Amino acid sequence: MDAFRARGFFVVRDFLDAEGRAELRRACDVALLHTRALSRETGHSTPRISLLTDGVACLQDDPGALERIAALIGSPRVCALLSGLACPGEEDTPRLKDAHYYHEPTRRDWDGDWHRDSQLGQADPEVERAIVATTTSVHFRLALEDDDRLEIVPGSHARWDTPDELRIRRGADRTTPDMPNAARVALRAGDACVFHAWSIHRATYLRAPPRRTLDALYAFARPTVRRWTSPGV
Ligand SMILES: O=C(O)CCC(=O)C(=O)O
Repeated sequence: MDAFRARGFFVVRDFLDAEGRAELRRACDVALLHTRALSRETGHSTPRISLLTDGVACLQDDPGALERIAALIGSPRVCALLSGLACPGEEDTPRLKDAHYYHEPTRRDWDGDWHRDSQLGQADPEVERAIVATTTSVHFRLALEDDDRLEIVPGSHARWDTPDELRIRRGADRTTPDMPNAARVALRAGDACVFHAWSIHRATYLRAPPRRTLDALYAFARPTVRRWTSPGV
C-alpha cells in the first residue's frame, strides 16, 4: 500500500503458478483466437481485446473459459490486493469496469501514446484535473508471459502534470520516448501488477515476443445519498 501511495503501482512476484497460468492462458486465448479469426483489426492492430465485449461472444462456446477468467478477477485474492487503495471518501469495494487481454500486434510494431486514463473522453484538462484529485481507478494485471511493455511515471497518480508532461500527453508528440522519469515495469510470467489508472503511462507494442497479459479495471465509488421527494413535489 505504501508503494501504491508513493509510486502509483506495485508488483506482486509469482502471483500465479505455472499450472494456474496455463489454464488462464488457455481460457483467454480462446477469446483472442476467435476474435482474430472474425476480424481483420481487433486482435491484430489493437493493443488488447475486451474479454467482456469483443471476446465474450467467443467465450459463449466455452463457458468454462469465461468462468475461469471471472473467478480470477472477482477473487478474494485480487480484492485483497485492492483493499485500502481508494481515496478518502470513496467506498472500499472495487467495482469491475472491464477486463482486457493485452496481446502482441500481428502486422507492425508501434508506440502507444502517453496518457492518464482519466483523459480518455475528457476534453477539458481542468475537469480532468478534478477527477484525478478526487477519484481512484486501478488496473490489476497478470502476466501470462513475460511482459515489459508498460512504462509509468512513478508518483504521477498523486499530482497534476508538470508543463513537460502536459505538453507530451495532450500535445502533438504523444509517442515520444523522452517522457521525463518514466520507469519500465518488467513482469515475469506469473507476476501481477496493480497500477493507478490516473498515472501517466503508455506501452510500446512489438510483434514479438508474444504478449499475453490479463488486465482488469476497477473503480471505487463515492457513497451516494438518495434524496426522496414527497409525492407531488
Ligand atoms: O499495457 C499496455 O499496453 C498499456 C495499458 C494502457 O495504456 C491502459 O490500459 O490505459
